[in-house]
Amino acid sequence: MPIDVYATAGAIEKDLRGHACVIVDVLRATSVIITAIEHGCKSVIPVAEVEDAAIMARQLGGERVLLCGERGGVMIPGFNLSNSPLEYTEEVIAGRSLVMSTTNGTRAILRAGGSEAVFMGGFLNARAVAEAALSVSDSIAIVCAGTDGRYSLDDVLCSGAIISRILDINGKQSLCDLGRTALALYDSYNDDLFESLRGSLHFERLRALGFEEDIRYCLQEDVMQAVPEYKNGVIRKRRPQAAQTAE
Ligand code: 3SL
Ligand code: MG
Repeated sequence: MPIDVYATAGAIEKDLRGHACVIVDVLRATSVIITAIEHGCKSVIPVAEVEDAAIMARQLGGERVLLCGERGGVMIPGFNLSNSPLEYTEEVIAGRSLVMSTTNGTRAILRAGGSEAVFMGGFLNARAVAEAALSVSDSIAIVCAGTDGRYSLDDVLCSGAIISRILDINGKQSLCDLGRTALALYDSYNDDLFESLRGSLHFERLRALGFEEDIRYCLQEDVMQAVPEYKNGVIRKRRPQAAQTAE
C-alpha cells in the first residue's frame, strides 16, 4: 500500500479503517499536543467547538482540568492556555487533563477517528511517529490539518519529513503523488525550514501576531520521543509496543 498524504482532512476520500493515521498540524496544534504529552500531561480531549470544550471541562470537573486552544491564533476568553507550545511547560501541565479546541488541528483529529490508530505528528517527533505508524500498519495515511480548509505548506513539508523517516526504516513503501511532492519539498528545503516557509499564509499570520519564537520551536526536528495517540475520544501517550503485548 502507498503512503497516502491528504492536504486537508476534508480531502480524505476513503475509509481509513486498517490504516495508521498521522495527523499533522505543525503550526501549531499537533506541536502543542506533542509538547504537552512529552511534558507529562495526562490526557488531551480534542473538541471542535469552543462552547462544547467549556461544557466538557465542567463535566470533567476539578482544577486539574485546563481549557486550551485558540481562535484567530489567540487565547479564547475564559480559557487557561492559548495554543502556544511555549506555555506547555512541565510545571504547568504535568498530571493535568487538557480539553482543547483549535481552528483546524482538533477538527482534523476528530475526522480521522475510526482508523486502526491515530497519532499526532510534527517535526518535533518525526522519527518517533514514523516508527509508531509502521509498527501498526504498512497502510499509512498522513492527514494535514491545513489552514482554513486549504493546503498549508508547513504541514506538507512536515509530511515530507515523516515520509523520509518512514523510508529510512522501510525503503519499500511507495508514495502517492502528494507524498512524492512532500518528500521532494522536504529534501530541497530542510536546510532551513524557517526560511523556506517565509511568505506562506499561516507562517506570516503567526509572525504578524508575534509568534516567531513559536514557529522556530515547532520546526525543531526529532527532539521529542512522545507519540500522542487518539483513542476513544482521548489523546494519551502511546505506550511502547512491549507494554501493549504484555497485557
Ligand atoms: O488551526 C489550528 O488548529 C491552530 O493550530 C492554528 S494556530 O497556529 O494556533 O493559529
Ligand atoms: Mg496549522
